[in-house]
Amino acid sequence: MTPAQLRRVREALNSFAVETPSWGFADTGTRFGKFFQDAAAIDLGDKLADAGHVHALTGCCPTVAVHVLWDFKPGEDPKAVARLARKHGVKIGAINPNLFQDQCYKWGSFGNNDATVRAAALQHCVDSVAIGQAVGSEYLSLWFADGTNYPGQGSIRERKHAFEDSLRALHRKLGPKQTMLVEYKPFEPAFYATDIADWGMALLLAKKAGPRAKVLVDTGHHYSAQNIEQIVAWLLDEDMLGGFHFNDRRYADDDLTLGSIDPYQVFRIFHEIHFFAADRGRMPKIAYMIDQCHNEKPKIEATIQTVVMAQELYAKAALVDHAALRVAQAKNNVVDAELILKRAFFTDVTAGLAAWRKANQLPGDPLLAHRRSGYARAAAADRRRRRKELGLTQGGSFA
Ligand SMILES: [Mn+2]
Repeated sequence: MTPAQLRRVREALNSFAVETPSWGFADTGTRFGKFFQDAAAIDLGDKLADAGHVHALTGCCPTVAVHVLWDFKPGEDPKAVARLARKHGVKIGAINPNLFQDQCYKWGSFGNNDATVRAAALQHCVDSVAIGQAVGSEYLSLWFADGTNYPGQGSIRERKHAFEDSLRALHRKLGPKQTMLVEYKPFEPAFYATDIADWGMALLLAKKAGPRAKVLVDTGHHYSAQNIEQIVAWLLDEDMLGGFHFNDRRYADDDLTLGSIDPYQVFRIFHEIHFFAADRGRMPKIAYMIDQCHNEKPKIEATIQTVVMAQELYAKAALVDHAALRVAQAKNNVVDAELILKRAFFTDVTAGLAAWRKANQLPGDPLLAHRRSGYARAAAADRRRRRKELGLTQGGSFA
């Protein structure tokens, strides 16, 4: 790497943080089965300890996303949770309400045709806003499982109106420093018409909700052929890109490790962000978050692998020669334009990552450092013993 490239990588990594999900450290599974891990987190204290360990090794994950239903006990003081996070060297990040698990949501939450259920869903979100304010979280992250399974089952337009009303009402409750992220997903659990099925629907709903509502792009929530970087470029241009949920997919919402199937796609997404920043003269504010649950991989290892991959691809995308790219584009020099991207993608940024880690007093290889730390073995022994004491059968959510 040239000194100029090393500098660009350093600058890029200095401005890049990824939020880990609390649910990524606990036992989760598919609807077919779960395979438990002794080292899986039992409670929020374990999850925050694991997240703190990942941040200590990577220097890149200062915040942890939480799920209100899974992580907060009723009546618990959210400030105590914020203190617990601080103890482990992290802060509470995005607050995720849970609008899909309770029996009342059989026919939907914000899209339900029963006004009392819609009101309950809204109240849960308003409570989540209050939790966010208490813990100093900037983001309320909304994903809805709402939709219908059969043609004719519900009025698509009425459900849309119900979403517009509830999102607008929720936006009014946001504090001045809070942003509401609206996530979309084409299908599952609804298999006919998901109420917020794509980025266009999320964009319209966010715009109608108010100025502090933005779109959240979950990379796994797209059909196979969709051009995600184009969606990202459009949302950036509209100042409507709020954040990401990172994961990779081969077929549907597979929860695979970021970049495990198509690292070049992640690179192209990051390229659109760097290119936008170069044109605008400022880096847009984006909440980068991981949304992955690993059923087979050790959870902390998978999280570190994801973070390191995200840093590597973000650094590679920072190496695209924007001036040369603009010239190639102006001349319609298609081959050169494409090669400019390819050259950056195939640049070995190992030296840049190593230099950044050294400058930040971080281990050169976070995964190796984790394996050598003995953390997983100690966590497994401790959590196995506590499960026995508590009489817990291993469980967790189905995220
Ligand atoms: Mn997601």
